[in-house]
Amino acid sequence: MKTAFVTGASSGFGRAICQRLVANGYRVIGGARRMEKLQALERELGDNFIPLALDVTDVNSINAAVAQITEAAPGIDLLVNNAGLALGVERAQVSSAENWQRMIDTNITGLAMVTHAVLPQMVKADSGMIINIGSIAGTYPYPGGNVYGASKAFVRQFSLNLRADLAGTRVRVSNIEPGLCSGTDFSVVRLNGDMAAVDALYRDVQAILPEDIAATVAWIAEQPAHVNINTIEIMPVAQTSAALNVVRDLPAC
Ligand code: NDP
Ligand code: 8X3
Repeated sequence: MKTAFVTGASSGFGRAICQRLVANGYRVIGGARRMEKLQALERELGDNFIPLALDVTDVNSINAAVAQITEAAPGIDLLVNNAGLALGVERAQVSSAENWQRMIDTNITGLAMVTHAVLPQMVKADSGMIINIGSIAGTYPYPGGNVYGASKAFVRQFSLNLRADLAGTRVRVSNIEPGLCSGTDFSVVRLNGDMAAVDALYRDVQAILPEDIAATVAWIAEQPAHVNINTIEIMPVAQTSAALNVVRDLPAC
């Protein structure tokens, strides 16, 4: 039986990815801070889902989690680096330094340190797969995207650089870059619980769903061992990239 380690398993994509992987025959270890949500998922999924307290911004928590997994399973076949968050939609010049720090700690440092803790055992086994959850925000800039988008650009480049370092091994790395997705806590967190703003964001739009991302993870994971999916960008049909912005009333220099 293959073992998967999914970070950010307590809601949204992570939860759907755990459900899909368990259905596909994996033993899944799901990490997050909200243990009660993970325990509810354990009740739903049974023995093949193992909840694990994990704060990816705390290196001791990461090391303890990986040690616990290594004790419970022979090795991690699949790491899904999904834990992440956006905080705020304000323009850079008026945004909160604390929010910037938390996004950097979670989306960049957290993802890198989880990878750092898991990678040696995959290289030793000369097998394994890492699927990172980036975002279209890492490619397409938009007002208010500032540090969030930049953190997801890190995820893209880090994924490609890992591939470069892993040349000569059979360890695979992929980056999934989703666009607008409903049915997760992402926008509730980003908009600080302003449910009217959350509802407005998804109004009259058929967004992609966590199940679509889970299906993408499952598809990547079932590719033959000689195939590496580098990057997948996935958007709702209703979302496209906008034209470059031109400000027409700016006084001449
Ligand atoms: P959710 O808010 O539903 O899920 C985020 C998950 O990350 C939660 O399980 C949360 O668990 C976990 N998490 C946050 N901080 C930490 C931490 N410090 N340590 C451990 N776990 C943490 O949002 P989504 O499912 O939508 O987001 C999942 C990923 O997908 C993120 O990386 C996000 O950037 C990305 N994404 C989302 C898109 C969308 O439109 N929804 C589009 C593109 C990318 P807990 O709070 O219990 O710790
Ligand atoms: C989140 C996707 O479109 O909200 O990563 O920026 S979007």
